[in-house]
Amino acid sequence: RKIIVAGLGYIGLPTALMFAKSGIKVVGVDPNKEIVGALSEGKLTFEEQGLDELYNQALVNHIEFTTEYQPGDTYVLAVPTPYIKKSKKLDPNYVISAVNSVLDVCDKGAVLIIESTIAPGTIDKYIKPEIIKRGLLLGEDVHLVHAPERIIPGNMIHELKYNSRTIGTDHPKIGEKVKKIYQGFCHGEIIITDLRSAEMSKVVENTFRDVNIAFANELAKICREDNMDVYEIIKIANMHPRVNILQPGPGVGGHCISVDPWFLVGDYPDMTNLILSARKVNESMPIHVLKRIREIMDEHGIKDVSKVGLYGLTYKENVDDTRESPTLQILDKMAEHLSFGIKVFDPYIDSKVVDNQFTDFKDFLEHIEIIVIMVGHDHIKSNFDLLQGKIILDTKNICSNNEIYKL
Ligand code: SAJ
Repeated sequence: RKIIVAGLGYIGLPTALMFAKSGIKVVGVDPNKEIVGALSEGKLTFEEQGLDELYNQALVNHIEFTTEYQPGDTYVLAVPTPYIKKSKKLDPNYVISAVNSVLDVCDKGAVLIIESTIAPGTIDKYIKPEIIKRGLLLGEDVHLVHAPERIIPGNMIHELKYNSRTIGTDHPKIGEKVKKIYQGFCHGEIIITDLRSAEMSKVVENTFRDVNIAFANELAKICREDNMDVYEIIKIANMHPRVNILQPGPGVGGHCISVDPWFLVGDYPDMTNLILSARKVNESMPIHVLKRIREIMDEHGIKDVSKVGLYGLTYKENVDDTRESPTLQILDKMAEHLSFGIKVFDPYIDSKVVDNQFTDFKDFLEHIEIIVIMVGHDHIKSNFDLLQGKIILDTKNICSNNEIYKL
């Protein structure tokens, strides 16, 4: 058996490596020559805990990387599903194009497993028509499966192995076949359901998390108003056996949690008051942080925003992904008000992404008086001693000292 994994990004690459490690021959396809070149030479294209080791284990078996789709009977598609910021709708073009590339070369009866997160209804609306257009019979010439990924950046390798999974298909026999393939590395429970439920449940999972984080963020604002300790209050509330509130923070970033709820709001505008409000609360957090920065500057008589440094550019701790990150959101907001000069540093980002970005931590510290911890990287946790003498706004609650400002 051979599996062709299309899309070698954050999801496709670790998944391809896992299949290879489990003993299946894998062909990793990506149209990006640089990615394919790097991977063929043994260079990983992003940082993730345990990815190096997995790569070496996968190589022992058989994995190859190429820019060309190849004939075969099993395809896993983990291509990007960007969303269009203006309309808040999913852009299905990468998936459509990957499906067509597969259809050009695949064997009769091939299984196409879509792992990319897609808006509910995408398969009916955009994917099935591509197949029908070619005069192919669904469920006979081609089988469609949606097996949405669930792994969390920062702990992907562990979660690939132990998370439960969903296999969505309208043909239960195919479901069983695909389940066996995933069981090669996945020790979690694997549930088989229909295509539409698989699409919907994935988006629901991320929306649940967004709403829960919004609740925590709203509590943080309420508590700030009357000087209560939101972290203590959440800790106590969570001791109740049926309460599990997430943590407040400077905003919700990443390509998933801050995006997927929009698919529901877009398709069901009259029924999504709660989901929309949650999004708005989370989107307001960068403004809340700016307000806190302003209060602290006033308290210390600091007038110049260039004395402030944002620590962290990524959307969360110990990853190198900056998509929709709260720090980028803050910089955008500041630019709207023509306020420039705030300094930025992230140990995970070497290249220059924004203005006034430093690549040396000590150099960064020398230029600022207020440090705003936007991301709780392990790096800052092990370098607290270097922050002596700085005014600290800790939006991630990673420092316990009383003199530190919180959200
Ligand atoms: N965040 C908070 N408070 C929290 C937890 C997270 O403010 O208590 C923030 C983070 O700092 C970050 C954002 O939310 O900015 C999202 O981070 P995350 O760690 O919650 O999630 P992602 O985006 O890295 O991964 C999510 C996961 N989904 C769920 O947990 C339901 C992951 O399992 C999915 O595979 C992934 O989305 C995806 O690809 O859909």
